[in-house]
Amino acid sequence: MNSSSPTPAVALETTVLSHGLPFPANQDLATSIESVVREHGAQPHTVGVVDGRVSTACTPSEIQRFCCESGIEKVSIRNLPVVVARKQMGATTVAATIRLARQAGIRVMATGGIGGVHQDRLGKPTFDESADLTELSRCPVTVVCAGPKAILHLEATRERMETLGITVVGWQTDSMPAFYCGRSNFAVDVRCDTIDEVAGIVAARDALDLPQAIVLAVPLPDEAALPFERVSEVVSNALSMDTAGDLAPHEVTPFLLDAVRNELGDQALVANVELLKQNAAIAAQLAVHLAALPDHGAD
Ligand code: PSU
Ligand code: MN
Repeated sequence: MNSSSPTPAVALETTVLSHGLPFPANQDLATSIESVVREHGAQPHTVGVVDGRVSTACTPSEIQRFCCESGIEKVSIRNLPVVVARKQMGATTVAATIRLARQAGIRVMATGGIGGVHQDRLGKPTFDESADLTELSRCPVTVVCAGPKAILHLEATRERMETLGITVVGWQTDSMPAFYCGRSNFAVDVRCDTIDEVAGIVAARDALDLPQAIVLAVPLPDEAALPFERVSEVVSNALSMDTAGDLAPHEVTPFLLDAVRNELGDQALVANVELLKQNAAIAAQLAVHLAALPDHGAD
């Protein structure tokens, strides 16, 4: 590494803490995910809006607030200026986290599963497509995740990623992982077996000055993954319940994650936490590798 190399940094989100995992699992995760990043030689940067101030390096007490306070707003791009102007707390989604991280010069993010196109609700199309996808199409970072969430319409999500020019790299896999389901029926764009190969694609994207993110999709090992059919069954039952009709769009993802956890219990929680830690480890390795490349990583 030359002396002007930037410090390897990995951005982490806060929506998974405030809305994705229950207390106290969120607190344990927040601590362990930062340790995982450090153990692999990178600096964790937990991103969130704290009383209207954007933080791209939340302190332990700020992280604690995201885990414990109720009523913290889930912040994507559309409501980011609102929570800042109103000096509110805002837990950032993938969309808001990558935008803020990129503005701070951070090029790698780790999360669990990205948002995508939702399934029909009460038998009707909802046109609910996560702003994660549009932001991934205009923010040149690398998001290390376990693919799109298994609760989504995976076929439509895969198509939209292709249309938006988001490169899906499979980490040692040809099949696109689907969050706590280790594999799906959909293919990745390219399989990489080493960090060096991934870094080569990231560097080429930057040399070409392409605006899109690269998604590095890491599968859970088969023994930790949940059966896809079982998750699909829970999701379709939840989406046909009357209460599903009353959800605001931003409530759908937490509602479905809760439904899967309620039905599958510990197995779902353990799988979710495992994949988050696994992704953080790979993101840190990638950040270290990228920081050591000449002319890469610095803005
Ligand atoms: N990964 C997880 N749990 C989560 C999320 C990611 O393991 O809850 C969050 C991310 O913040 C992602 C959001 O951006 O879910 C997607 O929400 P929506 O579909 O409403 O855009
Ligand atoms: Mn949505």
